[in-house]
Amino acid sequence: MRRWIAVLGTIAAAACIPACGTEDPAPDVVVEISNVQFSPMDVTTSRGGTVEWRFDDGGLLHHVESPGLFDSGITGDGTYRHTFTDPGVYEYTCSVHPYMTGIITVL
Ligand SMILES: [Cu+2]
Repeated sequence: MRRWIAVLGTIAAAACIPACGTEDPAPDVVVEISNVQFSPMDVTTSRGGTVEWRFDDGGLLHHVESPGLFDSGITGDGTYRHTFTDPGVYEYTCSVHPYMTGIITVL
């Protein structure tokens, strides 16, 4: 009995690696935020795709926002991710710099 518990514990630990590990799975698309722009500005992913924005502009505050859909909050570092479950064309901006715009196309 004790041996079975040990085996089940091992299986549970193995199953946990993809779901509960400290390493997040790689995003499908990465958008760099630097030089006061989204790069690339226009990206495409598939349904269920995860986009990761990387705030990498020397601490300058930026924002990834598509009202009602996703919102990173205003920040100067770190990353923000959003998973797109529905196909469509999603435009977003930075509220701090309204001329910063980007488009996510979800197929
Ligand atoms: Cu900005």
